[in-house]
Amino acid sequence: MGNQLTPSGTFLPPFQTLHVVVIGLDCAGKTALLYRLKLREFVETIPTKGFNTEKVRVQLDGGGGASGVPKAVTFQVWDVGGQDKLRPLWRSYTRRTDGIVFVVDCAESERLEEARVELHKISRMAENQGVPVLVLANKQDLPGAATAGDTERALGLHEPGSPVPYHVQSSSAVSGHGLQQGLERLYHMIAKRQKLLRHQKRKR
Ligand SMILES: Nc1nc2c(ncn2[C@@H]2O[C@H](COP(=O)(O)OP(=O)(O)OP(=O)(O)O)[C@@H](O)[C@H]2O)c(=O)[nH]1
Ligand SMILES: [Mg+2]
Repeated sequence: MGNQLTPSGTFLPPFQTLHVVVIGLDCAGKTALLYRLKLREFVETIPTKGFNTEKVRVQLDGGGGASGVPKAVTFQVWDVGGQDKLRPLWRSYTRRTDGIVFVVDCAESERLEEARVELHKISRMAENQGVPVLVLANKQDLPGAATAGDTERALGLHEPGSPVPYHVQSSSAVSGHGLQQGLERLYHMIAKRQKLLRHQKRKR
């Protein structure tokens, strides 16, 4: 799912650390996902008042071969609190970020509309134009969770003229499902954008 699919021919130097900001409504599972990635286990969390940040290394499928894709990539991940009163701070974290991860609690379908409004606000800001967005359709381990497809529709991402490249990935912080695949897709979207930006700079 998503609107930017082709990773071929796009890669970044293996030593480059990519900055990624994780946002989304309170209780979506941002902090649980961050520590699932870092510690490879599900940890109990408390609501985030400020932010957490961790460096994580993600293996890339098919990396290290003739494709030019590195074997692994390092992300500096910033997890920011999602409570209503903290959301105005998101903007200062997303400014100059390489990518955005937007986490959705798919077990709370009544909050999908609130998530849609927040995602549109942040992705339509002038400084975020073109910044790739990975949507994690989280809590897939819970019965009745909205699927990645339902989430994509509910967030209005499929609408024509979406200002950002995006990919919707189902995930669970409990099982760890979807995280590696999601971040791999984010890496390729970021690499593609950076290649395009380098190209535009050379033409000036
Ligand atoms: N079943 C299930 N529960 C999850 C999952 N991810 C997070 N949770 C639970 O959801 C609750 C909120 O998780 P957090 O990671 O603290 O949520 P958050 O998005 O960081 O919330 P804020 O810091 O307030 O913005 C916790 O009770 C987690 O244990 C998941 O994938 N599946
Ligand atoms: Mg948190």
